[in-house]
Amino acid sequence: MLTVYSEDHAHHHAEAELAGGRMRPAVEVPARAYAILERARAVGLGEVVPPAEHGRAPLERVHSPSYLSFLESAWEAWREVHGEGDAFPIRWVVRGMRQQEPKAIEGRVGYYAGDAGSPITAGTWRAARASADVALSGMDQVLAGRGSVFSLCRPPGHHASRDVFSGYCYLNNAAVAAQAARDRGAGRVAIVDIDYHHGDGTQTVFYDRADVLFASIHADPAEEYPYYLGYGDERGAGDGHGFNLNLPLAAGTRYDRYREALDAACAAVEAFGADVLVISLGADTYEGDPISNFALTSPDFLRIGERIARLGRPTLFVMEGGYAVSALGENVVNVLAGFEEVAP
Ligand code: SP5
Ligand code: ZN
Repeated sequence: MLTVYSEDHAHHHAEAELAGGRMRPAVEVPARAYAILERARAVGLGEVVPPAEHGRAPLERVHSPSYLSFLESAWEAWREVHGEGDAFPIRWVVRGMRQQEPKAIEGRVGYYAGDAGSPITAGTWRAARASADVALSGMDQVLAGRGSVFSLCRPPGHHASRDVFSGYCYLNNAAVAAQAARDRGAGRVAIVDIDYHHGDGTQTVFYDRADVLFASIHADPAEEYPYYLGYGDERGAGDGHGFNLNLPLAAGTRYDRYREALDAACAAVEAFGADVLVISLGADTYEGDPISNFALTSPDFLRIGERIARLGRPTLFVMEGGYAVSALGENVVNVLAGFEEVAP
C-alpha cells in the first residue's frame, strides 16, 4: 500500500498537556509517526512518498477563513504576550456569551478551543498544514485509481470542526480529504471512524449532509472524551438525517463486541453505496493504550483491516490517534496489512 508521509509533522512537538488537573508529558508526540513509518518500512508495506502542497482552498471548504487565520497567527501572538512556550486556553465561550472573536490572544484562543489539552506550539500551523496535505495527496491517489492509500497524518484531525481545535486536532484531515473527493466528482463519500474517541469534529462538519455518511465506533461519550457528542441518537439533521451513525461501546470492549459494531458500520456503508471510503484510523482501541479503555489485541487489528477490505471500495486510511507508542506501528500496519490480505 502506498504511504503518504511528511517530515513536517515534527514541527508540532508539545512538551506537556493539561490533563487530570496538572501538566503531564504530552502523549501526542512525533515518536508516534516515526514508529508507524518504521514499521511500515520494516514489513515492506510499500512506497513512501511526500505530499504535494494543496494550498488554502481545500482547507476553506471545511474550516472558516477566520479560524485558519487564527491558527496561522496564534502562536506568534501568544509569544508576544507570554514569551516562548505553548499556547493554552484558560477561558472559554460558554452558554449565554457572545459568539464573537475578541482582540486579545487569550480571548482568541478560548474562542476557538474545545479543550485545554491541545497546545498550540511554534510549529503547529506548519505541521497541521502538512498533515492536511498528506490526507489530500492520499485522496489524489485514490481518485486517480489506486485502490487504497495510507495517509500517515500527524497531528490527527477528527476532533477539529469548522472553527474548533481540540483533542490534539487542529485541521480535520479526514473531512478535508472527503470534501475534496466530493469536489472532484465522487458522488457519495463514507467516513468510518474507528478511533477510540468519537469523531465529534467530523460529525459536526457533515451532520446536515446526505452526500457524506459518517459512521463512528467509539467509547461511550457519557463516560469518555469528548463527552458532549457521540451518542447513539445523533442520526443527522435535515437532509442529513439518517447519514450519521454512532456506535458507542462500553469500557473494556473486546473484539467480539467490537466486531458487531464494525459489521453495523460496514452495513451502513453498503446501504449508502459509497463511491469512496475514508477510514479515520485510530489505534487507541488497543488494550495497552495509556489514555483509553478498550481491550483490542494486536491481531484484532488485522481482522479490522480484513473487514474493511470486504467493502470493496476505493479506500483512504487517515491516521488519527493511538498512544501506546511501542505497539503503535504494529497495530496500525496490521490494519493495512489485513486490508491488503483481502484486497491486494
Ligand atoms: C485524536 C485523539 O485520539 N484525541 C484524543 C484526545 C483525548 N484527550 C483527552 C485525554 C484525557 C486523558 N484521560 C486520561 C485518563 C487515563 N485513564
Ligand atoms: Zn482517539
